[in-house]
Amino acid sequence: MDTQSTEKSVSTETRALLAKLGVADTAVSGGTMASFTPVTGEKIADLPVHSAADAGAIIERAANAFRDWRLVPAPKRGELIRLLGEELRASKADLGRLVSIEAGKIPSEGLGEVQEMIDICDFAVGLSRQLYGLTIATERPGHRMMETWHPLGVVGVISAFNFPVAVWSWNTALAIVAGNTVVWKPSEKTPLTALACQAIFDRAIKRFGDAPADISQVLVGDRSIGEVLVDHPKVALVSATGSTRMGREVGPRLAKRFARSILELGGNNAGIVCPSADLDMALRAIAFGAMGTAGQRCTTLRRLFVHADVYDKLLPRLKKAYESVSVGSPLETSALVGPLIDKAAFEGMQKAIETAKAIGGQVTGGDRVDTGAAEAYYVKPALIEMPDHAGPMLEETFAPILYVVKYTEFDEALRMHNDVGAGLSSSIFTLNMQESERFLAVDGSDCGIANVNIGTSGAEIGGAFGGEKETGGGRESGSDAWKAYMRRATNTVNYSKALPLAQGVSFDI
Ligand code: UN1
Repeated sequence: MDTQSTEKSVSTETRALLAKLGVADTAVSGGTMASFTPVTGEKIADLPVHSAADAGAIIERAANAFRDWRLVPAPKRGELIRLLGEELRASKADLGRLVSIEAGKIPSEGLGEVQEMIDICDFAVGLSRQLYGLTIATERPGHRMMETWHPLGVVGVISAFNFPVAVWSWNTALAIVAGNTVVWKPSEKTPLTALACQAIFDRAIKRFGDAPADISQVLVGDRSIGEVLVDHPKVALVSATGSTRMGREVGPRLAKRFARSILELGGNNAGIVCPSADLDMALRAIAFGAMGTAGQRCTTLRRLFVHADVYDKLLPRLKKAYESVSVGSPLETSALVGPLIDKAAFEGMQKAIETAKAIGGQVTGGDRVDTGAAEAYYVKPALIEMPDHAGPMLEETFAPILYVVKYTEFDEALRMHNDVGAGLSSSIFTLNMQESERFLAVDGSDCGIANVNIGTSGAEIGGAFGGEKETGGGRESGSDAWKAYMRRATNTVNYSKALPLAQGVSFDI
């Protein structure tokens, strides 16, 4: 491959896309923060960064904007998100392509991510007329008790490279209809897509007409800027997506100032393949779940427990899929697996493979694929047959490694399934109702997402997204996740002429 001309063309294409999406050239050139594409490893921008003082000023502006925005009726706030959905539809192809350039996703996954943004906008528009509170039966005559949901304030969003745009939209669409304002600190690995989202949002604001300025803003910079967001007293809630290590730092800092948090951290997601499983279906689900997005989704399938009765039927087919999967540039080929985000991800993967080998793991794949670009890291996904549920299998490695263990007893498979720190996504392949119901029951999967006959990844926005244990416990996206972006007031109204006290207390003065 002629890397020189490919590199030049990626850089040129990126600039053209950014201009088309509405990002000013001054926002992506002449600065101190270099941005790279994992597709070729080439530098594609030099972004000017915000200082800590800039970040503080941006948060103050968001706090001012909140004072007005909270007073706009919720269905009208929904209108802004409806316009955002329209703008995203208009920009879908360009933004999807920019996601492929900046995060290395294959085209259908880049576009699919933008589709998730459109879907959450639709969801939030409906929600803007459904921010319901309960009316509660009161024990006192002539009284009414009810709940009112109010906006919270400034919502901080911290997002990771692997879903560089969708995670912002899950949080922002809900936060905005809930009456909050948003300050977003995207991953340093994917600032360009964030600036593109801001430009798209600004177009929706312009069409909306009379929204206060600064209801959604982006912070460009490194970790120190994220820390300003986490520690600022005017930020009411921080929704942070990333590693468990990051969550361990962010969580206590927020707790210290009694701010709210939504933590969406690591996953070490597993599947169980039972004797009755439809193996064709399981094979496709496993291949997509484990190799899709080059193993870089929070929901990626990382561990697989296969019953001894079907092990020898499934494994040869799985190995064949691993050996034949296409790996290559998401911009120039129709490969199913694109690059790892950077060298550190590649090294982390190699280390995990070596450690697994040392304790008896049998490895298929895992080698680097040479595309001619020295600083781009493409790998064959690795399938590792493990003698036990042990070693690196117990930790999340953010790369395409699937560990497989044979089981004979269902309870033993369940025990291994739950025996890790993270608790994000899980799945079972079975046609046996007792097994599938048990998997979903209180003593089944301990994850926030538990699926039957469908893989661990690719969740729809309509459900609440998040997980338990070291995954952090937060929920984003659908169902009633919106409640985390609002504060609940319990209101008791006395419309009688007496003052009956609760709990039978008498206090006559
Ligand atoms: C993530 O990897 O951060 O379930 C989110 C999925 C996607 C979201 C993943 N809808 O794979």
